[in-house]
Amino acid sequence: MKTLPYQPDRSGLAYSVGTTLDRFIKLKQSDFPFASGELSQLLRDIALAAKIVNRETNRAGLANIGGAFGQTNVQGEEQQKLDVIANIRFMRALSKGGEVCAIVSEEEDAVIDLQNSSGKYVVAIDPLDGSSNIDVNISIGTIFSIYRRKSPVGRPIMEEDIMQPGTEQVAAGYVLYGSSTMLVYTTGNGVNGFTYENSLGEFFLSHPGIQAPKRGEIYSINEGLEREWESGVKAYVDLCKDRKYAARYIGSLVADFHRNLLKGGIYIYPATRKNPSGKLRLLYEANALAFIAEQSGGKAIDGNRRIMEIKPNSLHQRTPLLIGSKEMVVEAQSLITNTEKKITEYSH
Ligand code: AHM
Ligand code: MG
Repeated sequence: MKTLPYQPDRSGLAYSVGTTLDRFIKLKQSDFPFASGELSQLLRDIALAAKIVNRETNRAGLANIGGAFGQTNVQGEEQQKLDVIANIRFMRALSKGGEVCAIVSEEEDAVIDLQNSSGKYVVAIDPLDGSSNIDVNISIGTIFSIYRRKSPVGRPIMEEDIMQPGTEQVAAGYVLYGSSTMLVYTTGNGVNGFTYENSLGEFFLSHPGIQAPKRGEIYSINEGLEREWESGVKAYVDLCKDRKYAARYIGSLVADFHRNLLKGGIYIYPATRKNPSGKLRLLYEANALAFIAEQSGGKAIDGNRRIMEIKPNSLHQRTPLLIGSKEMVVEAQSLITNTEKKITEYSH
């Protein structure tokens, strides 16, 4: 007799590699005994928009939609055409479904209030991250966080619905438009990855129960900024070099994070002299990946604080980010803390 491989998850459900995302979401709905299916529908909406963005990404070179749009976004960065398209696609998908009351997007300066007071969820999203890589055919990604609103349903949205720490996320994930397209997400019960099968137009479970290696031999950081780093970060990168770890950095957060999640490694975007809060955004970049990292056994900090415990005080707030294999992040954290301590002792 032949048996099919299956992988029971932490909730005891059995599902096999090859299960469609739709079916998987349906199976997992029992993880939320009081949920009425809206979160599941919301995840499906995101997957549908991801399929559309995947299509646009694949034909970007042909359709002349790569390259700059001639506008800048709220952070003064040049918007790429695909950024704009991805933003429109995700906005549409999220507003049509009816589950969402508000959206925070990297491409929008203010909160998008959908005027849907019955929506239970708030979504923070970077529709297309690493977009400077589009024109040169390098992997890019979508990053999303889902929160349950704090104010009562049926009332206008409040600031407390938006400014929630990462610990309040009910789901988070990313889509990697790479050599194959993958959707990886968590609802707080482990991490699962799905690979897109173009000809069938479906995501299939390919990476069930992802576990990040406790340590690895890859470090990912923009070394061109070395002179801008604080000494603790430099000390840690020197340690990586002493150990002959491989430097791997393509400047596309989702791709760098995903590789390290599967192979073991650390990604660092530190505070720099010019940008003391780093570059990446807490609400729609760092928090989602931190949730995925922790759910797979990894860790995410800003140097000393746990990313998910940072209480946001502005929409586009930036944060330094050290994320990946747990033991590597802990080691980096202790070098950063000790070096800072030594400097303080010395200067007194
Ligand atoms: P973006 O949101 O404008 O695309 O910027 C975020 C990207 C990340 O994907 C990547 O890790 C980082 O910026 C690279 O920055 P740098 O070029 O400074 O190394
Ligand atoms: Mg981004």
